[in-house]
Amino acid sequence: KLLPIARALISVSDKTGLIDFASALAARNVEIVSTGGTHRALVAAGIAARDVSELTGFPEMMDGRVKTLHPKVHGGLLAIRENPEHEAAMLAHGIAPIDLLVVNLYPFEATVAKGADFDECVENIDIGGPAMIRAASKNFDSVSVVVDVADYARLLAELDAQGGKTRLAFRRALAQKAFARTAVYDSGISNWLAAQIGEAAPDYRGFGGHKLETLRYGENPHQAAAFYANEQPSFGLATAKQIQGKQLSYNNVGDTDAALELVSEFEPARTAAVAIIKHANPCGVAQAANLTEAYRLALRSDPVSAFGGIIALNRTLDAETAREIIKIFTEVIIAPDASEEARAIIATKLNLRLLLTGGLPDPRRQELTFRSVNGGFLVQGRDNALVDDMELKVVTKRAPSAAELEDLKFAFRVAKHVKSNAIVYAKGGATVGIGAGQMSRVDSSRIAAQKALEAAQTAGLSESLAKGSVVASDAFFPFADGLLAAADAGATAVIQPGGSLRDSEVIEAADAAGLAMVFTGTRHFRH
Ligand code: 93A
Repeated sequence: KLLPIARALISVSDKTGLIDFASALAARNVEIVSTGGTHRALVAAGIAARDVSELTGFPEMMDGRVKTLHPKVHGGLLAIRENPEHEAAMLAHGIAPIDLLVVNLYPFEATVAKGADFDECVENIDIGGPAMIRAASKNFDSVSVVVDVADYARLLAELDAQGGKTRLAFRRALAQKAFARTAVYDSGISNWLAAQIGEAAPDYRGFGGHKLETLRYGENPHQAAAFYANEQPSFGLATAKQIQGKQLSYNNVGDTDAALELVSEFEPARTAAVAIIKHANPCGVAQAANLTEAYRLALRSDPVSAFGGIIALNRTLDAETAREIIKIFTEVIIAPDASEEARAIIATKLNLRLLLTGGLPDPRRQELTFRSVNGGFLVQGRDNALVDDMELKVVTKRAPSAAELEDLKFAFRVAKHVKSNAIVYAKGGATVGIGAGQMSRVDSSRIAAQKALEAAQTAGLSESLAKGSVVASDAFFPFADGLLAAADAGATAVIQPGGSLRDSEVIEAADAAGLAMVFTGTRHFRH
């Protein structure tokens, strides 16, 4: 069913692209009706438009709360064309059909995000906009509805391709997108209000994402998979630009995410940082004065595992670091940016993927994370606790030295990104041994110590890299054994959340071994 567009109602808060779009409609002989601010913008640009107040016979009132909530508007949006009863009602009440609705809503999400006060957030809850969107969407048989600035061009292309008309399938697709928009908008309001009134549990209704790409397969070849972006992703992985290399696999995306999240915790103005990830766990992480040095140190931590790894950098990839990276096989590099020379060096490895994000995601941002379980899924706030914000408590007789403290914080920052049970040895701003994903903490401790020994052997050193290191544990040591294993390996200081029933026993053992220990009070389980 091809339908022409004779009349459009435009009511937009975000006026991006408005003038070009409205001019294009006017050029196609579309009559334009619009609300106050939109009308002023159109008239100022010399585009003929009628004010909606003219149509309704009512002024905008109550601070704009009531401007389009009127039968002349909603009748025009809901009336089914060529339905005798609906046409008779339109005639009897002087209602003119509206063929195209263009709305973007009061910026509720942006108002909350900028930290506005309660009343300002409430005032930015759009009522008339969603009401019109829902009316027009229900009536997709007769009406086109555009809720996204990005669809202005799409609508014009449809009109041009269909001789000034729209197809039913096109209108249905617009309606589907429009209902998704109002669903996300309303769940955002509900979540915000839940937080305001102290409802702790996140309320998640409907999935507001869109498919970025169908992946070749999931974790294994017999599993189908796709990569979705949130409705409004903060910049990072979902908005990264792939400069070169093969298509990312499901596991690549997961590992690249882990790598990016980790380096995002290192402020680029303070230090360069590099993380190398394998199977969702870091096998080497380092901070240093420059990326080349950080990469060299990260690689030293576990050069065997780093083969085929995924590398994230917190600064612009430079030529020297690129030259170091391509010396061994790497799957993916993700960085905020890359110099021209670095890009050329990476280009010599055809399959190596290079992803550029344009910046780093905010490690303190609040977001929901999801995990499916049998018959449902779990939702939680992401772990945005940072060691910089924690009150560290020295619990041993000996306090850590300044150098130890710096490494302790570094190690705890890394441990947050290691699957539990996580044990991380660090020295001089670099990991030297990582124990990940074991069912017992003492096993993770042993593996981490073993890694430190192997790394030393690979580097041709006689002494374990754990000698003179510090150690971080993602959760408390339930017994002294894990801690003592660390001391035996050569660690001199410990960072852990504390909170075990046996804390006093563990502290006593630390004192006896001459260790310095700090408690963070915050746990970083990662499953
Ligand atoms: O306050 S409202 O909920 N009441 C309404 O009747 C109404 N009609 C449209 N907000 C309403 N709108 C919204 O106004 C639209 O969704 C759009 O975001 C905005 C455009 O206003 P203006 O054209 O004055 O800039």
